[in-house]
Amino acid sequence: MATEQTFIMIKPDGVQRQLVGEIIGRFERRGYSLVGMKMVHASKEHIEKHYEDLAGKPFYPGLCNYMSSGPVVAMIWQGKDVVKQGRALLGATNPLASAPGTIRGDFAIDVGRNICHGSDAVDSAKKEIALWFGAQDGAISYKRAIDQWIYE
Ligand code: DAT
Ligand code: MG
Repeated sequence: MATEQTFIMIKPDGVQRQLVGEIIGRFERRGYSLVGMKMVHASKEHIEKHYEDLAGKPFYPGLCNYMSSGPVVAMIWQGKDVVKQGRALLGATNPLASAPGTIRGDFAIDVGRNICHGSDAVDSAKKEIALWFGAQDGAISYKRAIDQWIYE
């Protein structure tokens, strides 16, 4: 079975809008495994590191202020093709372009309040999991009885 992992984060607006259960439920119902989770009120420095590739963009300072303004829920999800499928569950970056049925397409309007984050590639997922959970023991390894009904 595939053991690909992705970093999914419920942003401060998602927490404030009480969408934590809704978002976790969507990943669970799809069949993915939750293998790491914590609530963090991240420092601005930590967020700047997370979004370092975007430093220099005009929206970067506002993005870092918003992302460090309140607690987030940081998660590691595991399963077949979960990086790409996680992005599909989230929807397009700008909610106005996100299809209904996606998290952003169902719950968000502005790009600067788009509810959730998902890694965009296997490599960035590894980097982000190490940043948020530490390089050593980020994910919990366990067997699910249901796996035989999700994977053939
Ligand atoms: P994504 O979160 O879909 O991976 P990204 O990595 O390009 O998108 O950008 C990170 C976040 O930055 C995004 O979720 C919301 C914010 N952002 C991106 N483009 C923006 C813009 N044009 N104006 C304001 N915020 C923006
Ligand atoms: Mg991104």
